[in-house]
Amino acid sequence: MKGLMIKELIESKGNFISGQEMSRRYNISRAAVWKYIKKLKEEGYEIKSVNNKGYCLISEPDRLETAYLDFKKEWKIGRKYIYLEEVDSTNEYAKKIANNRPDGTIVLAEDQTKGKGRLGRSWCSGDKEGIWMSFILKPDIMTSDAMLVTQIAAASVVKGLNDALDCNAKIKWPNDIVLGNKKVCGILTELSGEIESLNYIILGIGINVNQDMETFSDELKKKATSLKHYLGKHVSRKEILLSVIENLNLHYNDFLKNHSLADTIDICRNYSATLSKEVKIIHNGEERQGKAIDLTDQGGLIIEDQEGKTFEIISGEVSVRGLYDYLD
Ligand code: BTX
Repeated sequence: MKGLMIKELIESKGNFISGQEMSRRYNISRAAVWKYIKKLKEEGYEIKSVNNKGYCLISEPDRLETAYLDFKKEWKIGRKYIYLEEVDSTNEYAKKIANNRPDGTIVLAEDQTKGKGRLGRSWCSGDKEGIWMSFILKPDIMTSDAMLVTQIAAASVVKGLNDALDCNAKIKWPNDIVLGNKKVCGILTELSGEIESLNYIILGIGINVNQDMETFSDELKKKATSLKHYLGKHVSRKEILLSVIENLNLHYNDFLKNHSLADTIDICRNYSATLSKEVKIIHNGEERQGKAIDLTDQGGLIIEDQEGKTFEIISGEVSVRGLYDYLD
């Protein structure tokens, strides 16, 4: 009920809707309408009430509850939108419900109490400071190709941020988005399936939007940044969310329909913070060094070692020497 009311108020923003009409439409008493309006005001919606005219929405709080109202009809990703005030981790939540939800379901939380990074690391994700979301994806692909989704996500976030804010965001291969030399976004791709058949992918994306640097621990201050800190102004989370999801729809559909990663990999190349840099790779406990020279058509990183021999890595920890060697 509250959701329907918010939708109606947003759609007629600046105009009055009569309480009587609402009570008739929703089949509830006038007192119940007033109670819902009171609740919305407590949540930060600025609503003007005038006798005989009704209720008029003046401004919305910085919440992502109703962001789906601006999703485009043709978007496959976002056709189901689950909004939570607080959760341990959106990836964990998405995993629990994935079997019964369609491809393209989004789980978004304002606050995560146990946000996860890769390899058991944690992801700092405070209340309404960023965008913390997971996508349930069920593409008809081999399980071995599931990690390609990380490259689709990296391309979509970097393009989404640069389209919306022109902020020179770059990709530190394979799963971080950086501004300057600090991390502004992390991507965590998890999957469930057998070798032959993929059950589902949970694609987790965390974007730091409006944190002040004091929010981060001393340790994190050296590695992390937010869009607000980097640009020196408050940033609309909704605008970023829409821009990233628009790009994700574009590149995910291209992948599903045309089995093509060409545009995705072009974006990954063009916005790479890793290519043409000296890198150190830790893979299966082994450390190797070289220069990152290109990406393969499947998103693998091609390295040239000191002897001029090239080799490819498809996963692992990569640190870019001098620039991001302190980032994990
Ligand atoms: P990662 O393992 O590459 O990065 C984790 C590391 O990044 C941490 O060890 C820490 O040093 C640093 N870090 C932690 N929090 C932040 C932050 N807010 N900004 C910048 N650096 C940070 C990256 O893992 C994948 C992160 C995915 C997060 C999303 S949020 C929605 C979804 N749900 C969930 O639990 N995880 C994903």
